[in-house]
Amino acid sequence: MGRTVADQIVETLEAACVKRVYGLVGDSLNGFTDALRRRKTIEWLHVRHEEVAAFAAGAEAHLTGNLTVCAGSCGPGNLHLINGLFDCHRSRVPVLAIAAHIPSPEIGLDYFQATHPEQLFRECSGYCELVSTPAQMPRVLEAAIRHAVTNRCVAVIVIPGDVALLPAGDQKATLTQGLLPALPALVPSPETIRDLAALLNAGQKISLLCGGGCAGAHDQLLDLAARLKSPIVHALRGKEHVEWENPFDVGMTGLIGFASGYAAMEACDTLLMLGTDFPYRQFYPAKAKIAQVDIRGEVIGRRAAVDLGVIGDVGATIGALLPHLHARQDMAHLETSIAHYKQARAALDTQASGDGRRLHPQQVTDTASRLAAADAIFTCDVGLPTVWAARHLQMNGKRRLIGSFWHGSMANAMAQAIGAQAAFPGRQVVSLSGDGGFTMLMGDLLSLKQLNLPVKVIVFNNGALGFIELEQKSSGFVDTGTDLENPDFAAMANAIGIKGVRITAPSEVESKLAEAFAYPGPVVIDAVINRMELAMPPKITGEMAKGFTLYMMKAVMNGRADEVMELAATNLLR
Ligand SMILES: Cc1ncc(C[n+]2csc(CCOP(=O)(O)OP(=O)(O)O)c2C)c(N)n1
Ligand SMILES: [Mg+2]
Repeated sequence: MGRTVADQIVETLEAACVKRVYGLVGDSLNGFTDALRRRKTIEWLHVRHEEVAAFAAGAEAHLTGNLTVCAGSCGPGNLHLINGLFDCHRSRVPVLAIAAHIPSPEIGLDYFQATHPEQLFRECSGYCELVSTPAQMPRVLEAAIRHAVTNRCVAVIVIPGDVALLPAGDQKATLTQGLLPALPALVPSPETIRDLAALLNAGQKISLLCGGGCAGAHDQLLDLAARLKSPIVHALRGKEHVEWENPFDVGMTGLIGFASGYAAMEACDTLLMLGTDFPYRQFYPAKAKIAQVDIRGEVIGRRAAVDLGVIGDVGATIGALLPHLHARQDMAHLETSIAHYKQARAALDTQASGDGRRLHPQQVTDTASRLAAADAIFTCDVGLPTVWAARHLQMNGKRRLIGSFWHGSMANAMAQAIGAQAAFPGRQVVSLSGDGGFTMLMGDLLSLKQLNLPVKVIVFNNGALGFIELEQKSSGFVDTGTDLENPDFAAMANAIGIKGVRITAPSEVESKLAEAFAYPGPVVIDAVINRMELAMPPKITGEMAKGFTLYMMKAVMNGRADEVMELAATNLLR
């Protein structure tokens, strides 16, 4: 067979330094997977569900910053990619999706498996185009790659199986330097820097709110905080970049954050937002002046009205700003915030030390954090595992933390762990999975074995869709539809040839997690934890207190008084 369009696709992916493609085969993809097989330059990692392929590609892109690829066959095959791609797109990681399409002569005729991928993928991508003829290639693919890499988004090419098998045109092979232009640093103009300095110099109590845009700017942030005597509050995506070795750290704000993070924002007269689009408007201070620095002009001011918007990289902006800032002597705001943080941290640590009887998820997470490798990669499922990760995992500048922090999809953690482990075979990868999240895409547990990925999956087995159960209670509903009837996950893992470890008592946590972490292959750690865990937000509103009271009254009236008693015993007697 001569060189086909599919070969040309693989050549271009090689030039884009792609190492592996996550996906699941189908006849419309056969040209592509066969080209991968013949050329042997890019690995095909086949998973059991395409959604997992998209999450895995997203995790690899998050960790490496490089373009990653997932692929699905026509109709339902690529439709399954969509939720994972929404996560990638909204997390702003560069992922290319290859959506194979029905035979080109059948498009528009309601053929078997017909969908319109170029419409379906529009909302979860920054570029989405149909390849109809070989002459469009490789330019359409190159455009897709450049969109993904320069805009840090999802790009999709839709290609009918028959088009992929046509002879390729004779366009020259693309060179890496032309395909992947280096991204420049964005530095604000001197006038803007002076305006920002003036705003900050006029402030008395300045707090910094830091997000994922602070990646790589740890040193600059600390210099800035030292100059301004400012507490550093972070949003969840900032945790892995700013929390560690940081004497100005006062914890996270938001619904699942710390009281001290919330208080440091409330108490300031000037808030400087750095690389964050933290979405919860009720957590922004009502009276403070606000300046916001972000590389994306379009996100400035959309959560809280700002007095000054600054388009720029966080690190470069701080570098330009520092010489213009007056050194500040007054430590009061910083000291108060740090004292409050120490209190909040101590309260969380007490929760993690447990009560000696019930197995609390905080203890499991805290122990996992202590025992995990210095450069471990953690993933956490949406739901309570994200709360435990945010509050009890310790970062250090080498560790990483990935979740579905923007899209908020369940079942992300194990899928992301697959991508993390594939990209970093030598590093320890730990998935903090909910029992709901784990079982949602449980088929891909088999991939850990088949693909030889030694991921440690800690299942927080509370027998419930716990986060929603808590939400229901706090808004005055009697919890309903949240029960999960689970098997013994450790026994299940053993039955499929994966090591299973079951933890049922607080005294076993340390030794069993150590045993699991030391094992060279994949492990499922079935942590049978307490269900009645109250993960309270830092700001308990009157509404929420009313909600809980209403829930308790209704539960008692419905003959569920014992549950109310257990809730009180679990959370108040610790
Ligand atoms: C795909 C999807 N479906 C539903 C939800 C709503 N939701 C958010 S958290 C959650 C419960 C998660 O349960 P589990 O994984 O067991 O974690 P837990 O909170 O119990 O620790 C649900 C249903 C969601 N975020 N994503
Ligand atoms: Mg659960």
